[in-house]
Amino acid sequence: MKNITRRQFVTNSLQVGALAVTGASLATRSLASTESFSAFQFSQNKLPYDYKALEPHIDATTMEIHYSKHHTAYIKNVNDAIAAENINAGNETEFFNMVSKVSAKAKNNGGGAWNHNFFWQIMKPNSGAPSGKIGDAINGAFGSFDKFKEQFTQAAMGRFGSGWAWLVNDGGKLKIGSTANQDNPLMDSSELKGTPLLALDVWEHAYYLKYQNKRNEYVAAWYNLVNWDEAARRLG
Ligand code: MN3
Repeated sequence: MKNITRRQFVTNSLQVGALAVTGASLATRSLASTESFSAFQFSQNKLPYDYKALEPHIDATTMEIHYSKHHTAYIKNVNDAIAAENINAGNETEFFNMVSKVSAKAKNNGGGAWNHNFFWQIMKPNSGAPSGKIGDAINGAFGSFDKFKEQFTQAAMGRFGSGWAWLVNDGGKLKIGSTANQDNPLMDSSELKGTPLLALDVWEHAYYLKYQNKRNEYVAAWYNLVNWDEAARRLG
C-alpha cells in the first residue's frame, strides 16, 4: 500500500513538473518576443599570469583561492541572479547603471565579478613607479607619486571592514576614494563616480593568509604590483 502511494505520488509529481516546465518555457518565449530579453552574463577573465607570479607580495595560495573560489563564486552567483530575476541589461555598463533596482545578491555578486576581473588586470609582477602620461597625471593631481601613495594608502586603510580603494578618472580629474563590500564607481548607487584606473581589494580574503591583520603591510607591498601601463590605457 505504501509502495503504491509512493508510486502514485511520483507520477503526480512528474506531471506537475512537466506542466511547470511547459509554463516556464511559454513565459520565457512571450517575454523574449515582447521585451527582447537579453542573455547578458558576466564571465571570468583568464588570469593574465600564473598564481605564483605576484610573489612574494601576494602568495600563490592566496591567488589560487581568491581567483578559483571567491571570484568564480561571484560570477556564478550573479549569473544565477540575472537569470532568476530576468535582469534585462545588455552589458556590464547597463547592469551597473540599473544596479540599485536589482536584488542584493545580483548587486553584490555583480560587483564582485567585475571588480576582480579588473583587479587581476591592473596588477603585474615587478612594476615600478608610474611614468609617461600616467606619471604626469599622478604628479599633476597629487603632487608626486609619494603623495599619491599616501592618499591611496589612507583610502585603503580607512575603509572599515571589507571593500575596495580606487583611483578613478572623473571627467578628466583623478580622484582617490573607497567603496564598501563589492560596490564600485560604475554603480548608479555609488557616491564615488568615474572610470576606474586602479583598484585595491582590501577584503581580508585578499591578504589574510600572508599578512594576517597587517593590512598596512599588504597595501605597502601592493605598490610593487601596479600595472601602470594598464592604468595609462584606461586613462585614454
Ligand atoms: Mn576579493
